[in-house]
Amino acid sequence: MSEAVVGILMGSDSDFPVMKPAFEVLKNFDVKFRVEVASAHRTPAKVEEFTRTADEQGIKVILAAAGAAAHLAGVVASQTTLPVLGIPIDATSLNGLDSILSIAQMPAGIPVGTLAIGKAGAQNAALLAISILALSDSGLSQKLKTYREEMKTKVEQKSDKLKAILKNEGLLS
Ligand code: RP5
Repeated sequence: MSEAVVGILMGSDSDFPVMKPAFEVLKNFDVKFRVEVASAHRTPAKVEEFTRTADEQGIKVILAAAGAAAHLAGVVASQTTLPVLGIPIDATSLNGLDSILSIAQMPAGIPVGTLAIGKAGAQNAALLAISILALSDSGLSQKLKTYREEMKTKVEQKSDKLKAILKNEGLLS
């Protein structure tokens, strides 16, 4: 059995630049993952095999990233009761609108948690997966709280920086 608790499926390796923030977040939180390129349309048998064995391999949450007619997340969700988070990739001339609608508009009964299009969605998918895992992992829960605190500090620094610029330009006294 692998130690991975997050399973990641990507429709193509061309999705990697958008998905990179998800990998970075998981690494920063020291959350182990298993990743495969598998497509709902091009390699449906591989998607089915990954999904069917995920639970017994210790996977707790599945991230599914795809662009275009993005059926990957829905197809995965149809074959498992593990939580499935879909990341719409902006891969075509429709800039991800095609994929977000394909991922979000699931028929009642088979839910997919749909994130934002692109890198923000990828980052948030990893954070949401960590939130789910943190329900039964107090160490992870603490790390999430620290992450939020650090974010707060960064926003305050941005606020101070903006005020300094405004003062420097004579726009704020
Ligand atoms: C989707 O088609 C993939 O997830 C990717 O976003 C898009 C294009 O794939 P490639 O033609 O680059 O392999 O299934």
